[in-house]
Amino acid sequence: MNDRIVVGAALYDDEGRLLAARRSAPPELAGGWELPGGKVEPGERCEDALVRELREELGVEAVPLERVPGQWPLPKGYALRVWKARLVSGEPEPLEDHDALRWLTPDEVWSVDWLAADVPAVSAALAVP
Ligand code: 9L3
Ligand code: MG
Repeated sequence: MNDRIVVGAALYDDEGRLLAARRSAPPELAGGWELPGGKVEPGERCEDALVRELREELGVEAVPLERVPGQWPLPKGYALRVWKARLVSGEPEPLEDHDALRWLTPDEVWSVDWLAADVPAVSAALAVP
């Protein structure tokens, strides 16, 4: 079912800025920016995986909102699916797999070096009102 799915969050703050996270691992992805998230575990719902990943990686509580239409291929047969998400509590911190976070204004969204799969995913997220 949700086999080989990676979920990512298009997490916005109250000012409409989008959160970008810079990966610190693995070495081949380090320095690339992504929508935070990770692999869905066996039997887990995608939205539950997203909540869990944001808790683990950023130390925040968030709620998934609408799914961003589409999915984007990743290495090893994985696919990236994205949900818009709202922060409920906490201030994001790079606790796991990231070494920097940035809240990007609409003008700044393309100023970071997104991972390949995240480029179309971010475009699609921006197209969701
Ligand atoms: N990945 C790409 N873009 C993203 C995310 C959350 C993940 N927005 C890729 C990086 C890894 C794989 O998916 O190759 C698994 O991600 P993780 O579980 O290491 O975060
Ligand atoms: Mg992750």
